[in-house]
Amino acid sequence: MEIGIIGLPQSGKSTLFEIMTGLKSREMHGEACVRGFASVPDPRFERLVEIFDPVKVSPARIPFSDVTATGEKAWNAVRQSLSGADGIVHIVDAFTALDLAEVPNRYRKLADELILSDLMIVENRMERLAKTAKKPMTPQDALHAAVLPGLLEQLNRGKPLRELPLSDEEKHGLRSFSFWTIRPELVVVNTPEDDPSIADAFLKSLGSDVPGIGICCEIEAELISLPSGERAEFLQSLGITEAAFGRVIKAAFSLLGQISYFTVGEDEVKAWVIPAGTRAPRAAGVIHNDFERGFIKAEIAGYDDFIACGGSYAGVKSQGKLRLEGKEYIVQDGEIINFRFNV
Ligand SMILES: Nc1nc2c(ncn2[C@@H]2O[C@H](COP(=O)(O)OP(=O)(O)OP(=O)(O)O)[C@@H](O)[C@H]2O)c(=O)[nH]1
Ligand SMILES: [Mg+2]
Repeated sequence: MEIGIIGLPQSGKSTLFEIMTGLKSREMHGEACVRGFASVPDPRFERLVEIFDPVKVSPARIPFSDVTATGEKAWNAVRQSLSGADGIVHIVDAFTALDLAEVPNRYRKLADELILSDLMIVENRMERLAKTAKKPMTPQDALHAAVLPGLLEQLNRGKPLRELPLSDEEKHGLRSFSFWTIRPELVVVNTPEDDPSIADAFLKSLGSDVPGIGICCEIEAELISLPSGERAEFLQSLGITEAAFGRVIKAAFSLLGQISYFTVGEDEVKAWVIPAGTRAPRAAGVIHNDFERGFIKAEIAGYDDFIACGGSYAGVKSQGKLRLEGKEYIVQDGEIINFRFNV
C-alpha cells in the first residue's frame, strides 16, 4: 500500500510530505524518491491510549512517496517511482495564484498530462492487438480487446478512467498498465496564508464525488515546528480550530479503502490496518501468520460499546457486549479485537 504525491513543479509536494511524515525529503539529496510513513489521526485510538497508558503506542500508518527529482528527469522519475502507488494525492498550488481562475487551470494541466499518458498506453496496446488479431488470443488479450475501446473513448473525452464502472476482474486485468487515472485521487489545494476559502470554491467546482481538502502548507509547516504545547495557541491566533494535515492523511487512508481495528493492553495499544471487507482470519493474519493459520474465534467489541462499558474487556463481557465471531465474520472499522488461535 502506498500513496504517491504528484503536482506541478514547486506546488508544495515536498512541504506536504514533510509535514505528514516528519522526514526532510528536501534534504535527502541523491534519492529520486523518498518514502515515509504518516500516522493516521484517530480520536478513538487516542482515547484507548488514554485508558491503557501502554508502554508502546502504535497508531495506524500509511506510506507516502515524494519524488524529489526535478527538471527534465522529473517526469521519468515520477513514472518509475510511482508506478506501484495505489492512490494519488494531487496537490495544486493556489498560494501563488493571483486569480481564482488560475487554480482550475493548474489542476487541469497535470490532470490532462496524466490522461494523455494513459491514452498513449491504450493506443499502443490496441495497435499491438490489431497486429496480432489473426493469432489465437490469450484470456488477457481477450480482456484487453474487450475493455480498451471503452477506455480509449473515456480518455478521448478528457475523463479519468476511475470514473468508469469497471469490474474487479477488469481492473485486475488492467493492473499491468499502471494507468495514472484509474487510481483513486485526493485533490489537495495548497492555499495562500490569507485566503483559505480559495480551496472551497475550487473543490466545489470539481464536484462532490471528487475528494478534496484545502491546506496551507506554509502555516502547517510552521505549526509542526513548534513544541506541541504551543500549537493550540498558534492555531487560535490564526482563527483555525485544527491542523489540516491530519485530515489529508485520514482522507488518503479512506481513499485506499482501508480501515483499522484495535488491539489493546498495558503493553501496547495498536491500530492494525486492513482493507474494508476483510474477514476475521485474514485480519488476524496481519498480526501474525500463525493467527490466521490457527484461527479459532475472534472476541470482538464495538468501539462505542467498549467505551460505554468502562473501557475494558471485563466490562464489555459482564454487560454481554463482547461478541464471539467466526471465520466468515467481516471486521468493521474501529472494533477492538482479541484473537483466539491454536497452532
Ligand atoms: N507561501 C507559501 N509558500 C509555500 C507553501 N507551500 C510551499 N511553499 C513554498 O514553495 C516552494 C516549493 O515547495 P516544495 O514543497 O519544495 O514544492 P515541490 O512541489 O516539492 O517542488 P519540486 O519538488 O521542486 O517540484 C518552497 O519554497 C516552499 O517553501 C504555501 O502554502 N505558501
Ligand atoms: Mg519536491
